[in-house]
Amino acid sequence: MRSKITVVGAGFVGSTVVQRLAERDYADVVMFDIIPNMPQGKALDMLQAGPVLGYDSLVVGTNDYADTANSDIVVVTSGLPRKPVMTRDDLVKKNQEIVSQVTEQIVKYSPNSIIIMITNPLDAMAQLAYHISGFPRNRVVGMAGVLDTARFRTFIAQELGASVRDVQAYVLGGHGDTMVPLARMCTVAGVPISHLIPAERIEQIVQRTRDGGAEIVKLLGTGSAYFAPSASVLQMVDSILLDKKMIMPCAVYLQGEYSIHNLFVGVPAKLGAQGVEQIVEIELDEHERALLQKSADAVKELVEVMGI
Ligand code: TXD
Repeated sequence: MRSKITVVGAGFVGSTVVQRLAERDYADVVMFDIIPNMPQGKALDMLQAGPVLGYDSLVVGTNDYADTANSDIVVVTSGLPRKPVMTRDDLVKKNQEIVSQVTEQIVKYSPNSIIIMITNPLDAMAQLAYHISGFPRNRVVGMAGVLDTARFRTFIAQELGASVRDVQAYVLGGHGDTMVPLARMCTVAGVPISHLIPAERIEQIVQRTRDGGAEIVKLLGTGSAYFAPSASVLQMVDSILLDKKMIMPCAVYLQGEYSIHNLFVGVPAKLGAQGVEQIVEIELDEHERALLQKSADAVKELVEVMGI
């Protein structure tokens, strides 16, 4: 039987994720949104790309959670973007409402699924889905680190005229200003970047990575990034659905790893058929450890705003 994936939220990120998944041709995909008819329209459009691109994935758009039943993976992208009049806490509360409702429906219709959270503020929303679902921690994971790392890798490759494929890197921590790009462990074809790029230039690239989302928001005028975010989701789904056991930075529930307790924070994790199969603890130096702790504190503040 073909696998089934539901994507909740048919906005920019959600619909692009569905398109990428359909093109992989390894699962049927359901796209849910509360806006009447819109997901149905987008799904039909994607279905009709199948004959041209050669995929048989069934793509269904819906406003009814019954259609999402028995999904293996549910990707959650539903949420409001921050409006200029909203404070950060207003946004947390509003998206808390949305993600809580969505999670309840996931539990009802797909009790054995793996949830991949995308909605911002990412780490807090992953924590909320974990809390509401009651799923074990291997079945709730947030996407941010793959994207932040992809941004870092892009900038390093551009700097050196290198192939992005040769650039290995990790960005840890929460998805926000406090993220921790691990420049010390970034290599190009195995060579540490400290041998290739002057320290002050690396620091500029690290800062551009931290501001990576904001740079795109500013250029777009309205909305935020979705091409690289959806590609990042795809890498996570690939590793889970195909049981590839790739290690990539993800927001996972830490219970003492990295000396962080009961909190979602981005760290390297192995993704396979069981979801988060291993949390990989890499040795951090004192400075990196302090930055990760600061990032965890920022996530904790948001979790406290939600009162969970
Ligand atoms: O790295 C990351 N994790 C991120 C996160 C990278 C990029 C975008 N990131 C966040 O994803 C972003 O800050 C938002 O919180 C989400 C979705 O971003 P997108 O750009 O796709 O937003 P849209 O286009 O506004 O889409 C949101 C959709 C829209 O169609 C709404 O109608 C729908 O969500 N929505 C709902 N769907 C289902 N159920 C409910 N309750 C609901 N409320 C709104």
